[in-house]
Amino acid sequence: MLRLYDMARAPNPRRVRWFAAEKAIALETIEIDIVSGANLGADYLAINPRGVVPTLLLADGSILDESVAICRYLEGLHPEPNLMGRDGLEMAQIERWQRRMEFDGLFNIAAVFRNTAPAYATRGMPGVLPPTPAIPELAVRGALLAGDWLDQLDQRLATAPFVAGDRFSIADITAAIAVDFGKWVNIRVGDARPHVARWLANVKARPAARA
Ligand SMILES: N[C@@H](CCC(=O)N[C@@H](CS)C(=O)NCC(=O)O)C(=O)O
Repeated sequence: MLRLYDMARAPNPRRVRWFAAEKAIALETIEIDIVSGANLGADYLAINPRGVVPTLLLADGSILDESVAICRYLEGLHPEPNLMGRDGLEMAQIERWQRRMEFDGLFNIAAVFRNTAPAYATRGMPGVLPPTPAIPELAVRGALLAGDWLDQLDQRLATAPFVAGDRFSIADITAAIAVDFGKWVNIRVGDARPHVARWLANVKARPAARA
């Protein structure tokens, strides 16, 4: 069984767990407590010198990090159900939307979290880096941009059942996890984004969403 270095509450590892669960891929999960800094300790850095999760340990002892890269590997191992596109155009469309959900949504919400949470006062960015103090202005900008992302997502979901079009894909996983992460910093869907609310209830009803 593949081993995933994980943190149950953290958004990026959750993307991989949900993706794997859609494909019924069993993963052995090892919990790494980021808040206490276990990801920055010698034991974990011997596994992944970047000090980030998720990390997938492969059978030959090598590792993969970056959530989407891990998902790409799992998609290759278990092509069905397809979550990343069947031909060049569909792959490009799904990637386009996945990246927008990641950079416009997840990244901006993470900026709010990391620049306001006391535990990260000197850890403004994930993993092994020189001390990076929190910058309160980044939280302000992140909240503004995350709100705009939610508005754009609502417009998209007014005309498409899923983020990348007519079927469920990795773009929905990233988007739903970003929306959930937003609640941590009081960025909420609210009543003004009914299409996001409807879509979120739909995708979170999938059994794999509980992974
Ligand atoms: N781009 C990476 C981001 C990974 C990342 O930021 N992971 C967070 C947890 S959600 C982390 O490892 N944080 C470590 C820290 O805060 O030091 C991915 O997609 O996997």
